[in-house]
Amino acid sequence: MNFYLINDRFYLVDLPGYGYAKVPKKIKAGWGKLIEDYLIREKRLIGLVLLLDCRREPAPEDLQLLDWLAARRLPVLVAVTKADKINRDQLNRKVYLVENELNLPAIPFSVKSGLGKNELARAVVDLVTEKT
Ligand SMILES: Nc1nc2c(ncn2[C@@H]2O[C@H](COP(=O)(O)OP(=O)(O)OP(=O)(O)O)[C@@H](O)[C@H]2O)c(=O)[nH]1
Ligand SMILES: [Mg+2]
Repeated sequence: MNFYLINDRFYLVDLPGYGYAKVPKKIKAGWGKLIEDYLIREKRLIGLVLLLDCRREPAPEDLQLLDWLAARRLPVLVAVTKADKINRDQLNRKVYLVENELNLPAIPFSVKSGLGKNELARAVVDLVTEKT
């Protein structure tokens, strides 16, 4: 886990991926436990940004996490990442499908092209402003 202090105001915490990472099952289970413990114990949690690769379907783990967050009334932002890897039509379709499946708005995002960067940053800051 990496903690980034933003503007002396809030921490952006980078958690390891739990779905697809190319690591042995045992290590993956360990990460799952790490994430779970952190999410349960961190009382100052403001919300979560769920990153979904645009070429993948939401996994059962994603849906499980979203249920868990909803039960705890924790807000979640969804970003459909690596958007530069597929064409605009495919991306629009993917965002539509993800939004329907998760019943949440999703932000198309790419580090490479910068797509969605401002929108996601804005959404994070809005969340922090709302909750602090
Ligand atoms: N083309 C493209 N590549 C990306 C983008 N974002 C990340 N990558 C690449 O994808 C690889 C994995 O990126 P990471 O940011 O480490 O992914 P991660 O989701 O943090 O991975 P875990 O922490 O292992 O779950 C790297 O090689 C990145 O350069 C993107 O928007 N476009
Ligand atoms: Mg990572």
